[in-house]
Amino acid sequence: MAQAPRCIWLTGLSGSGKSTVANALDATLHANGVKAFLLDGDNVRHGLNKDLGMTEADRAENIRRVGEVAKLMVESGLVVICAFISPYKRDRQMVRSMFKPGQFVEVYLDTPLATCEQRDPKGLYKKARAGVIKQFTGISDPYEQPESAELQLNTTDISVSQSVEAILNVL
Ligand code: GGZ
Repeated sequence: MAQAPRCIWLTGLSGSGKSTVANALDATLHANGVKAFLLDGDNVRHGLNKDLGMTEADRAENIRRVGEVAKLMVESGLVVICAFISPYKRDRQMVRSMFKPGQFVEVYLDTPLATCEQRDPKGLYKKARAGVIKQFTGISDPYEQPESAELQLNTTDISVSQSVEAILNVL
């Protein structure tokens, strides 16, 4: 499977399936001999971006730094998969503009809030509803829906491998 270097950007609510689909896509690419690298909100925020919180300005800085890192990696020949809530249109647009046309593939996981909240794998929605976590996307903080993503996937009723296949089809 030959794949040109590019950035595959997964956006969506917490619990929408970003990390799960991103990990499966990463594994599939590696299994097919494609050099890929995964940047995930959950891990990047423990290292590179551990100084950032969840304000609008900090989320913007989170996305900007990740975009710059992804750009360097794409320039080095990798397929870079980024899984970030990235709730603001302006920030997603800013990252897109860092890449050449066709090098940035936006995948919107539009799994409904109700499904994400039902999954609640880390109990974060429960804490957000209780007011323990402030500024929680979808509950007490906005998520601006993408209007021109290259792909839109609702993971409620499709398997992880179906999501991976759909992404590979647009590459
Ligand atoms: C949203 C939060 C919050 C708040 C902690 N709002 O699904 P997760 O748990 O495992 O990953 C989410 C991660 C959000 O990091 P991102 O870098 O993707 O966010 S952004 O793109 O908006 O900068 C979530 C958890 O951290 N988390 N607090 N308040 N998600």
